[in-house]
Amino acid sequence: MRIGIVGATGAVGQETIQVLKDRRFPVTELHLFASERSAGKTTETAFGPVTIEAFSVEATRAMDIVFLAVSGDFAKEFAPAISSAGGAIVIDNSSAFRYDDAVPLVVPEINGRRALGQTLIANPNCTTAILLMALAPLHAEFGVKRAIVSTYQAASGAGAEGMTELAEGAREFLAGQPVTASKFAHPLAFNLIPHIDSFQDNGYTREEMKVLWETRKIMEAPEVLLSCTAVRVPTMRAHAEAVTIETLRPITPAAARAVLAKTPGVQVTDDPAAKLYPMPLTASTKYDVEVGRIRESLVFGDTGLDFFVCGDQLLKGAALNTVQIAEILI
Ligand code: 2RA
Repeated sequence: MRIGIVGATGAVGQETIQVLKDRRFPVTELHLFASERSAGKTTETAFGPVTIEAFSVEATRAMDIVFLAVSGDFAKEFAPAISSAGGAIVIDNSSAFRYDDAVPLVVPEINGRRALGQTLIANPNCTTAILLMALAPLHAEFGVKRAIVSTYQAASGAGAEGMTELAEGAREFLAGQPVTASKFAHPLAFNLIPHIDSFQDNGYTREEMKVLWETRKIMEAPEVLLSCTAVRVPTMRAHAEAVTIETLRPITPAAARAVLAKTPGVQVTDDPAAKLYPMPLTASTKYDVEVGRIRESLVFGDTGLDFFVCGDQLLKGAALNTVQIAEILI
């Protein structure tokens, strides 16, 4: 397959190259597209040295599959032209088409069949993809009526620059210097910031609303009620989420563990006595999403559950999920 990656120099673009290699995706040609500024530079990749090309619709249309790891505005402008008749299949990591009824929003383990026969497919927000790895199988078995989610989101959600800002901020803080902030609304090192993406009229941020909108679309469950508080935390590349659910049918921790244990892409990490639970450090660079701290809800009793999820934001939250979508298509 001729593969194009647009936004190849960013954190998600770089991770996509590595995932294609690690999963032995049948790449015959790898074309990396970026801005004019990066074009002409040669970069070392898992497939050997590749010279970066300036983006053009014509060049990307000549690919079999194009991964877009760029902004929503860019995707909105160019994805339809790249994927129209005779062009390439586009897998878009931005939010540009996620809420478009004509474009499937896909987590392969949950609704992979939706990608079949499509030429433009949207990849969910990282927070949603990681959450749904646990929520969707529980919904299928027990029926999720309501969910309350609190997130602990890593710096990688703001790209490579976000990760650099956290590392530099930590050094500045420990050196007793003022911590600078540009990618984040405030210094992130040794801090928590309950503000990801823009605030909406209802007081929630767009990041928080995305989790509701995308959960309903992917699970095909418009009736599910969900509220989210999204918080940026000073971890590097794995998002964590504390989740409380109320279910339609009775649920026990043992029954939930049994369902999750047979869910592809999930690793039940749940032995508190052995200090085993999901954590960003253990979930980082791992394909599977860790789920643990599974316990009966003190609020909802036998129709409720509390649990903790942790997944690599750059992998299941982005690059891995997009490559898995491509795998369905071939
Ligand atoms: C974040 N969810 O963590 C966003 C990235 N897609 O900032």
